[in-house]
Amino acid sequence: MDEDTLRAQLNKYNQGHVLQFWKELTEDQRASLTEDILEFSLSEVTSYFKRANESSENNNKLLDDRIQPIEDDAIKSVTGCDSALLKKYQDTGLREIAAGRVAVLVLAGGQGTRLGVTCPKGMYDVGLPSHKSLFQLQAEKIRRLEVMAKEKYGKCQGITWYLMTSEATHESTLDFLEQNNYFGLNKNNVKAFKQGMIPCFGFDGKILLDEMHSLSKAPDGNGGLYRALKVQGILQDMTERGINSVHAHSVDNILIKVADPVFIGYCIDKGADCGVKVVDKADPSEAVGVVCQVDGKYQVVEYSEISKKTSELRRPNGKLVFNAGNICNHYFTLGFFRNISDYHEEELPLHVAKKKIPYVDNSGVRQKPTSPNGIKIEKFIFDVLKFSKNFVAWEVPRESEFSPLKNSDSAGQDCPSTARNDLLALHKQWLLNAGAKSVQGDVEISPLLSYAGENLKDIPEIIQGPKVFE
Ligand code: UD2
Repeated sequence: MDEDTLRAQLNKYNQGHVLQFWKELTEDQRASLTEDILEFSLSEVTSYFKRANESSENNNKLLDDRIQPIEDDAIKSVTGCDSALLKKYQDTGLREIAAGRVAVLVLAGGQGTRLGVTCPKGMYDVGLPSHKSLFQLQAEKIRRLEVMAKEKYGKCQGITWYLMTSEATHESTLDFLEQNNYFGLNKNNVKAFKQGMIPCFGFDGKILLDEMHSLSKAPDGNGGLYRALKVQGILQDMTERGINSVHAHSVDNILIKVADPVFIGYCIDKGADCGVKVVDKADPSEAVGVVCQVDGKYQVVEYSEISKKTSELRRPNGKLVFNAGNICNHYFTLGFFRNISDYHEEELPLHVAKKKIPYVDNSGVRQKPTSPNGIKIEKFIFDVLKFSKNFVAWEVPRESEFSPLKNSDSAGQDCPSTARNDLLALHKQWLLNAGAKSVQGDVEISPLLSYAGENLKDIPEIIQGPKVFE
């Protein structure tokens, strides 16, 4: 596209300023800026700015009068099920895995800003005795499940592992997988795809320049998944592989039960098209969203959107009324994905985060602001719950399923130390359940040996760490 046409396009959407340094750019830089601009539909992204501001105003309206907890028949808890029922669900999940109808989708496009690392979070080593990264732990859980499915059903077609990356994480994630030989998984069953980006805006609605020849942009949020699934050909790939159930989860929960056959079996048994795992939100001030209904539709409501009074409401048994804490752990059928990507993706709400965004000022100097100067716009994975025809929730014990890695150790919570300690505490409990009398020091169990505490035979009575059971 020539300069005049580009300029006319930009002026139409009040974005002509992005060409203000055009005369100073080299030919290559001009080409690269043009490519940057053409990557987006200007009409769409500028309408995002308008919509995002509208939805953030609406979000400020308190939801207290409109929210209800999850209906009793749509939620079950692990602790409320007897072992025969859990086994039935697990067998169903393993049957689906054996038939090749299960995929895992790890959301690995986040920038890990709070953790303060430059590498993708999945590559992070929290300091376990084995020094395995989060990606390795996840891949090995997949391998163990494939063995379990084969033992039960005689053969296993395998689980497909999709990794949603972003411009920030794609190349390094691919290199890491390649260097580590896909952690022993079949390479054909591992597929990384990139989510989209959205330009960052100043508060006045103007797209910020990151450099004189490039726009400032950020990943479009984990709800960018629905567009990426379609445009990157992943829905097609899933269809060709015969996948029916997808377990989508955040990359950073060290206790994640990847492709949990019990959760998958439960969702299938209930005929659900969309399911969510939750943990009991014990403390009303805990900063997690709650899964609930708003005007009769399922939704995740962030803690900032309900009043203190409502968040503190309790049931007669002492539990919080709004206790279903969201942990970014979802079940979807392929049919549900198709429906969202084909018909609802453009309706997803846009969430605004006010951020300190480095930018080039009018005199061409790159500034690093010390207070928020603009917004990033994101879509959220959970904003599709309301489109479900049959939604279910599954409550799981926090100590065995949820310990996210969000912050650096200085925060003291949701950090490398807590992730490491929570995993080791869980493994110690598995060993005690399997017959050990004393477990001292750091003792870790390889996911290749045990997925959830099973298969721990001939365990010594006295175990002294550091040690890894392989
Ligand atoms: C997420 C949930 C929150 C709660 C919490 C529990 C969302 C929107 N929020 O909040 O309700 O469950 O987790 O730990 O799910 N990601 C991408 N691309 C992006 C942005 C994020 O792939 O553009 C991934 C990210 O790599 C991570 C996951 O999505 O694996 C969650 O993202 P986050 O850590 O930014 O979300 P958080 O902790 O604010």
